[in-house]
Amino acid sequence: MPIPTNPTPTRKTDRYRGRDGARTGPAVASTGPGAGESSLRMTAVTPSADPAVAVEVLAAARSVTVLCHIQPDADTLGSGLALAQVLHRRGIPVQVSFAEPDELPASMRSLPGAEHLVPPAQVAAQVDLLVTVDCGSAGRLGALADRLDGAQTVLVIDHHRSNTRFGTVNLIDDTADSTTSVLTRVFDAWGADIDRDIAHCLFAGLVTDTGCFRWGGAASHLLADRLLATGIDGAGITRTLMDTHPFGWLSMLSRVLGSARLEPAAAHGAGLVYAFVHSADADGLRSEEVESVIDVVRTTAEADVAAVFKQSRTEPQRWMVSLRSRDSGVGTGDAVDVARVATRLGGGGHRYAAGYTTHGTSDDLVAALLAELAADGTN
Ligand SMILES: [Mn+2]
Repeated sequence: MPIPTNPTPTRKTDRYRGRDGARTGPAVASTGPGAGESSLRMTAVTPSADPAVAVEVLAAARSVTVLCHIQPDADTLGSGLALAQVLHRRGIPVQVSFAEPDELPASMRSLPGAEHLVPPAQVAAQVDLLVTVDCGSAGRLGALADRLDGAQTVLVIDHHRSNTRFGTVNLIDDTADSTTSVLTRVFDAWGADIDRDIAHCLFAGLVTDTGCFRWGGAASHLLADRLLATGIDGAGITRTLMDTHPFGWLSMLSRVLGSARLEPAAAHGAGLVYAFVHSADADGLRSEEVESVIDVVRTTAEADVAAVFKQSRTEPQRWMVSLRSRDSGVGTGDAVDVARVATRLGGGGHRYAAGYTTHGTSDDLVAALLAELAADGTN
């Protein structure tokens, strides 16, 4: 993934600015180094983009491919399926896909618009417009990254601060809590009707990326109010996405959490808590169960940084690592920037939530992370 575009750590208070109007306008959209990479892309590089520019590109498209990131969550899928429905209603042919895994995660099967999903092999090689949603870098597309070269125009819609701006048009708002929030602005600029089905998809991304509104700013609560007013079952959507696990999850948690370790001196005294999810631990369970572990581990009071190492089911030496951080006290804004740490380890993400993929033995993985946390902030 990504390179942080802002070398100065953003204070937590900055994250909330803009949501309630302290910053005017929908921040940030620009083209970047990735924009001119493909000789096949005919569209001129736009110096800046706002929702209106995204609308222009969308409205002009004859066919659209929407790509979600690998191991999709409800923000990328909710965004992809909401956009597909809007395009479909306007008579623009659209397909939505993600490279892996093979199947739609079970918790997301009730998202409206899933009829627009196609398997990766069916994603057209050439397309008028390719839109990526919630992808901080081209690498997040996995095997479907090759479709970037067959697209006349690439529109990147995202909210990751570490976004590499790999599109021809980049609508990146890193003050937004979710990509579905950014997309809502596009829909409003386009005059699209946000009905129950669209609202369901948008809410799915919003509730997931705000941790059930635990870290959602004022703008997210306002958006939730608007989406709930369409009549969607917010509690039901939340329960399906975030609060439903099979019984086997409990014994998995028991094994994994029982082996968690605390390193109080890590990250210059901020402390690190970590746990390993070996593939055998997750046998028969879904990715949703594995992804939930970090939300328990990160509650540890003695550590401001949390990590969960998740072993690949197909390659035992390959590990996906989730990182979380938090401020040591309210208003201190002193959290370790885990996006920066993850970027140095080959991944990326947000200041408070990031990840990377790595290879090695468990001892190697912990040593590499501890070394990076020790180095962070010293150079
Ligand atoms: Mn997101």
